[in-house]
Amino acid sequence: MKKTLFVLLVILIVLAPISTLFAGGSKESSVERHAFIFKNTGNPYGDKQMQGFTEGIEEQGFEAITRAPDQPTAEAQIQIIEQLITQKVASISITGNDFDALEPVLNKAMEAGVKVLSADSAVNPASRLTHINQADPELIGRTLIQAAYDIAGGNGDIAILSATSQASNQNLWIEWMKKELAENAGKYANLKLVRTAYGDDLRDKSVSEMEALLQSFPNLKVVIAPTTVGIAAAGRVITDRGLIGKVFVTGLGLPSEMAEYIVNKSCPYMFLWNPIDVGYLTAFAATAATKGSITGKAGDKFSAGRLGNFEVIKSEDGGTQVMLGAPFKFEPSNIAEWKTVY
Ligand code: RAM
Repeated sequence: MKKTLFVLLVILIVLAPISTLFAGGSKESSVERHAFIFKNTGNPYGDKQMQGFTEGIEEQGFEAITRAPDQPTAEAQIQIIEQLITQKVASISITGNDFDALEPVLNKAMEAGVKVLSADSAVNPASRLTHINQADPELIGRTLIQAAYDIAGGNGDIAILSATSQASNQNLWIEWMKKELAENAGKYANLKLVRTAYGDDLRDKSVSEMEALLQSFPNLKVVIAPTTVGIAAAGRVITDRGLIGKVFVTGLGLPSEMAEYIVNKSCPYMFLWNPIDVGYLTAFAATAATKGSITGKAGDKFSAGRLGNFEVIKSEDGGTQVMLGAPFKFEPSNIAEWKTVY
């Protein structure tokens, strides 16, 4: 009897690995998978962020999944999140298309054991452990108004060409732009913000919104585009319509896409951070969350490979965040050096 039991046990041990192969799923769970969802496809900035995320995840020996819907909507991101929950990923980092609308599905993910973070465009604090912020929103907003004032020579019509009307990162920056104007009303008395238009981070829509601004406001002097898609579209329209020297654009742009417009002076200068680093930092925050070395509370610390050590801090929306750094100014003297980097 003892011998039969022993033989049975040996057979079971030998067959076990083979049977798990046929059970499926064992291969999936062998390497921890971490997902990053961007706003929409067709945006080189998003591609750079996902490239940095993949680099950071693979450097740690894990598998990266990067996804983006065709359209920059919350609904489209909800479908992707549902799929990722089914695939049992370890973490989801999302550039949110809406601050609040993703809360139910992100809570569902967290209940299923998935660590959820946002990066670049925040989801509300109840939907995330923490947010990876590229730069201080107040500094971005105030700096862009000061730039428009400088470029306009202190007076004239200015307009904002943004991404979608629901994008939480752009909306926060625009709030700070308006605060800068209101708090320094004397200084900005002759600078008139005439409209905020939304190009939805789609190239064609951004071009037509820029054309509509020019049509509606013949005295438009400066357009602030706090989106890499919008600023490139504005540079294109100013250049193609022969408006260089009459209308200017500034804002947040990718050096690789904007070098042409900085050189031809349709964009005297602009700002950004390194989108590859935003993704890379997110990768390390995500794995720190799955390892349990950060819980998302202020004061949590983690190390992020080549970027060094970071701390989770409070954010102005009542949640927490990790701050990458300060925005960088791109201008004629340094654009050649940066245009090949990102
Ligand atoms: C666009 C996106 C992104 C934003 C940059 C500045 O590419 O809207 O979310 O951070 O611009």
